[in-house]
Amino acid sequence: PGDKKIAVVFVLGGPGSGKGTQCAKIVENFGFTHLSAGDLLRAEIKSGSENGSMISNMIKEGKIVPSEVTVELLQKAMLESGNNKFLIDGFPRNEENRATFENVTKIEPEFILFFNCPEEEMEQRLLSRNQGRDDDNIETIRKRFRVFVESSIPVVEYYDMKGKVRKVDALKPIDEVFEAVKAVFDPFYV
Ligand code: UP5
Ligand code: MG
Repeated sequence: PGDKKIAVVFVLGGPGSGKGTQCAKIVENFGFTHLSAGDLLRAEIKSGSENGSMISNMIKEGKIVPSEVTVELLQKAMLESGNNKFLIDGFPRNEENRATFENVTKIEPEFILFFNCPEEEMEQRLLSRNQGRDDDNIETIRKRFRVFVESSIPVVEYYDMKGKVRKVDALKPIDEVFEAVKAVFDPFYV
């Protein structure tokens, strides 16, 4: 941190919309550090922390982990990175997440990159991902979709009212989605 201004972009979109895939490409091209809240939570489970079993149970149910846990992991990762530009992927997922991040860090996001994708497509992608994720089964996927609609979409709407949402069609092939993403990140071209 120091005196350099911190830039945060929230990357949101439904389960399987392609957030992680596109973030990897943004990192290569625009010098951001990618922080997936889900990846940080899964790493916390693996590390055997005292919160591990609680986090694991919530992910299996598609539920949103309490904000203080996630915000602390994000803050720690931001400090450790040494960078000042962050893609925060899959967070904030509800109003409580958003308010806690804002109150604790005092950071206002530059914009929200939102991947718009139909549920049928996201379901197909998740069912064929085969990375052994505990939440990639049809029962949990349906729960994740429900939480996304009920809790996460309102956060996107909140930022949309502030004119901060950059919406991208995520149904296209990966490289075509990235062409649209690139246009959004032009202001950060280094
Ligand atoms: N794929 C990607 N793009 C494609 C394209 N354009 N065309 C065809 N295929 C495409 O992609 C998913 C799959 O689709 C991959 O196989 C990919 O190759 C293919 P990916 O980039 O992984 O999509 P992504 O949106 O990242 O999907 P992910 O499953 O990671 O999204 P979720 O939001 O569900 O998962 P996340 O890890 O963020 O969260 C998991 C759980 O953690 C949550 O349900 C919740 O329980 C918990 N959580 C919290 O509690 N709080 C948080 O803040 C964050 C998570
Ligand atoms: Mg992901």
